[in-house]
Amino acid sequence: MSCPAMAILPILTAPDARLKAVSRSVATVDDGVRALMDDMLETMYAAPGVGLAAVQVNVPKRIIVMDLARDKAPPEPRFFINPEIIWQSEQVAVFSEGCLSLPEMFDLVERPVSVRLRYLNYQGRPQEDTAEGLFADCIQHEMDHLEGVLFVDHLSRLKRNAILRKLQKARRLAANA
Ligand code: GNR
Ligand code: NI
Repeated sequence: MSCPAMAILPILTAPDARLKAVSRSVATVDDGVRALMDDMLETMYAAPGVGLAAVQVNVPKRIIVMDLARDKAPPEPRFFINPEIIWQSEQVAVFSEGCLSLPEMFDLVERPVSVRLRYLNYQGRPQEDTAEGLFADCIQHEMDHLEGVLFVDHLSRLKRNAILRKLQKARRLAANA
């Protein structure tokens, strides 16, 4: 994680078709995978964001990095490889979501408040965790990316199109600035 060769990678933004890819499982957690996760973490911190899926940096593999620590608290990087939801609560909650692939766009998404996960960690060892609150929201948001799904895909077509149009307009204004 303190490797000098770490790099900030470009983040794909909607409506890039590459964000719709279904990511492939990782066969072996090797140094190449760890180097990618290090770059993803640096990219996420620089953005800044609280989570990032590999497909967002154009690597369609089932890899997620996350850090939910508060601004001035010590960092708490987390790594999830080949994550699976093995249980989800019946109870749902509404979360306000954003996405680095839909910069500065936010809306409400309803999801289970709690999920149980199985995944491989940074070392490639199997782990289980129960996620609640922001952790549950974030891991479900990231796992959607592995299926090519963005948070706007949970909204009505009207709301989704409004957000995508707003994004196009913001991009056009930025390009002409
Ligand atoms: O940085 C991010 N914030 C966020 C806020 C609420 C719900 C989900 C997220 S994830 C997002 C970064 C991102 O786009 N990850 O895929
Ligand atoms: Ni996202």
